[in-house]
Amino acid sequence: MVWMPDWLKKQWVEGLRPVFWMSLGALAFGTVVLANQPREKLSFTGGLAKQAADLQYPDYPKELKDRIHGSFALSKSNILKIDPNLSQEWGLASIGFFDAFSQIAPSAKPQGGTCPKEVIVAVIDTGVDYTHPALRDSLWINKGESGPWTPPKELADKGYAWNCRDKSCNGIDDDRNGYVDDVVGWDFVHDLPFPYDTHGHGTHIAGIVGGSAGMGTSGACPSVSLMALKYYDNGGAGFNNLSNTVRAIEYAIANGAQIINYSGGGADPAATERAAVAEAQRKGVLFVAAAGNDGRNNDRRPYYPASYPIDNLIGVASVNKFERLLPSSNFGKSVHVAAPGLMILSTLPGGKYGTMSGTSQATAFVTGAAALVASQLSLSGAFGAAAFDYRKVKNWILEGAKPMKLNASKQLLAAGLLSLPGSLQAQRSYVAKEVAKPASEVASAVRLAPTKTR
Ligand SMILES: [Ca+2]
Ligand SMILES: [Ca+2]
Repeated sequence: MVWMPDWLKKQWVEGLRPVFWMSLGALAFGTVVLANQPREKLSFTGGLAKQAADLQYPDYPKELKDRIHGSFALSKSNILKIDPNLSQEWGLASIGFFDAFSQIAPSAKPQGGTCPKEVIVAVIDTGVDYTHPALRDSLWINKGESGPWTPPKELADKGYAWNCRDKSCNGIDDDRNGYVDDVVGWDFVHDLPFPYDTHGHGTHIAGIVGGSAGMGTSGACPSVSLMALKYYDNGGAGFNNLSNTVRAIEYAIANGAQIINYSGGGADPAATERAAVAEAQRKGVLFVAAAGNDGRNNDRRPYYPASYPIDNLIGVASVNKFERLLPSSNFGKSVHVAAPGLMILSTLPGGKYGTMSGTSQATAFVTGAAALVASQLSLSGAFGAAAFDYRKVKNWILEGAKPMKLNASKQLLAAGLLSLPGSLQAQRSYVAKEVAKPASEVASAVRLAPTKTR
């Protein structure tokens, strides 16, 4: 059986005309510089950039290149900007996004209303349009593969001649993580460092999680660091999609993601996938996964990875603007929370915007909300792998959820509807309790800076 993400089978898609479709199956990679080759065996004839050129993916835009080169600060997108399209985005209003932002201390908004870059969210999907104006500021930049670089003499002697003077394009695995020139993520379908989205789904998800505010709409955690990991191949067999998923999860864990967003899945569990999610759990990574779009009870017929009994998972159902579960949404006690998922406006490839529906979109809202809530911990100045605690963030998301209007036969959800203000309140209550304890018992990770108003 060909394993296929449910969103691909069932998702209603609008506005995909600009999506750049192409055949991905007939490409030859015989001369690709393999990521796992020892450095001394690297071939510099051609290089990854030239191989990628065969795919006709667009080049990084200037703004992203400037960030990769380390020569340009982030643009000052501002959540207070009034964007006419925002009124079309009912999902943000539904989760209390506009109310929530007024609660966040000014010091948490270093770029004038954006989420801190220290929060890294891996979007494991069909890739991301890294040229999109609302996403190019939101991409994670691998510091180990960015910045100026000069070819050493021994390479020059071997005939290294092409015009690259940056770690992001030198054909070398500078940070030795097993992937050459992986500056914004990785394309696991082609084993190339350009995770461009030729489908549309991943770009849409990325925009909901962390698109820049004021550019057409806004992500729930604007301009957070999005690690673009492309696992899905339009023409790929099930095994490859599963294998790519596992590799992408492992990459996310190894390269510092605190949160993974995964909108795919299927009815069959896989030992390798389960092990990867468990490894994420051991490393403290939160894993937000779609409950699936089959309209069924996951307690009886599980949907993986959302249904693995691993406590770093948040399974997400989808609702409409009347806060009713979509008929297509899976449900069950093993599904934790519901979020907006019908006709959600977000980014599409080619600088476009459009609506898509399903538990995928709902999942992205929960991921963005988790990133926003987690980002509040950065106020302590101690954000990092040790400070991010998926248990706390998950608890705040679930405790802060609000009751749902119940469907008679589909009322089973562990918590309720995603609510950003509710989750921030749960976090504040927790912090207040921690602060009341003797200083010796207060973990540094939960210390909040004094809230000041200007
Ligand atoms: Ca690398
Ligand atoms: Ca490199």
